[in-house]
Amino acid sequence: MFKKILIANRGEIALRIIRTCKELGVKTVAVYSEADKHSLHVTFADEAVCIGPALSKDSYLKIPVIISAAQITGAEAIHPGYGFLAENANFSEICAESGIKFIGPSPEMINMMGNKANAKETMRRNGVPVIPGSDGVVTNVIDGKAIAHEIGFPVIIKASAGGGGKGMRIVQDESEFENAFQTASSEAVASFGNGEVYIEKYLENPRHIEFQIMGDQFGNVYHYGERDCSIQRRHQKLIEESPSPIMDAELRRKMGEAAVLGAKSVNYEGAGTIECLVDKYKNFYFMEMNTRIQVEHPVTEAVNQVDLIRQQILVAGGEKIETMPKDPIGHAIEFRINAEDPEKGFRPNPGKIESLHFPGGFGIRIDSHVYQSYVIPPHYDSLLAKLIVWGTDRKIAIKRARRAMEEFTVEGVKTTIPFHLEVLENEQFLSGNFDTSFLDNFLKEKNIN
Ligand code: MV4
Repeated sequence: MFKKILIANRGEIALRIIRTCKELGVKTVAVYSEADKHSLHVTFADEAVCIGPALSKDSYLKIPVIISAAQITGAEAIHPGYGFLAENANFSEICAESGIKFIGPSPEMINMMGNKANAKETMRRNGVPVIPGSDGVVTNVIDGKAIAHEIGFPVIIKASAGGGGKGMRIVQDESEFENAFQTASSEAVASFGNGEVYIEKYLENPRHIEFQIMGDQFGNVYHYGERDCSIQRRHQKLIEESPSPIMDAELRRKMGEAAVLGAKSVNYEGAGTIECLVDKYKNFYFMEMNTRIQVEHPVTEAVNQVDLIRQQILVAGGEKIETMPKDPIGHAIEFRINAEDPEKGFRPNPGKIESLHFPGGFGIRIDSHVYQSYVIPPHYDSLLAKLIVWGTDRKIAIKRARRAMEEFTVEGVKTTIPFHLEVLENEQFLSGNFDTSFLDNFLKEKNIN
């Protein structure tokens, strides 16, 4: 096993990784920007190296500086967390060239999955159900229109280098097609430097359900069940849960088998997520694969009693997956506590935390890097804490969530806590019968958007 790991990240995920390293007896190196001098990941790591000024591009994204920090401290591996360099093929490659184990996928895997049209084609060829649409990228409007007519309107045009909503256009009929095709493509050029797009049938109000998978060097791939991430605002997830309220044993077996098939067909190693859309008839379709640990991984950990970061590190060190998946136990829900003002369109609200109290007790987990008197820097995402509740069933988890959310105190900055308290009283949320349109409708009714 590795003796020392560098964590190329900040915030709650850096702390999350440090905690598992300590339990594994692995020494840790934190890296931090000048704005994060007083962050807890710096305090709790065995060593810490300042890698530059506040702006991400001058610190957490500076590949040569991070590689030097690993070399100077003698770290044998780098864990990238999520965001920043986690899905940067160049970084993965430079780690390999420098003799440092990147705890994440190979550059080839990142490139394949990062190209959404390719990833989808690969999955389709290997027998994973995909949304009807173009076979790979579409290079001109005429071909695009023909495909749209074949699959039937409405269709959606997506940027191949995209994901997370950018460069996406819904097209209701032929008259809108040409304009949508051009704008999606130019938006993709502007955002990703790559204008390639692909086309698929537009599914009305699907659920977003993703499967957690893990592969090792011996060709084993397992899945740890699903997460329902349908509650999003502008492609930012706010609440995630496992199991999905619509899941049954039969659908889990089918979707799980498809997820494992997809991952095995590309010889996937490490932690990954297969994102699917599920329609109201419970038809499911592969959409994208994420080649990283995700923010919402704790709900999977709660119902599987597995430390996913530990599995990730063991597998990267050449060991077999240690914790076998099983049927989920109980129900877990994660609430993202962001320093944002829900009354003002979730505008970021950085500043000093004047007063702080975390909830506790049975079935509660908090992953957070903040503390009382901490000053939230304005340069990064606004995630302050993740509240993960577990209960023997969904109803009990929800009651526990209300109790914990009421205990949760943050003064000095606006947070998403009041918003979560309202969702926890919403009938549709309580029924479990919601889809990706839930939050837009919820906010429209409240007249905030
Ligand atoms: C779709 C879709 C409906 N049909 N694709 C949004 C983010 C991007 N990764 C894919 N997205 C969608 N793709 C087809 N063919 C609806 C969405 C979508 C969505 C997906 C998951 C979670 C929230 C969403 C909100 C709006 C649209």
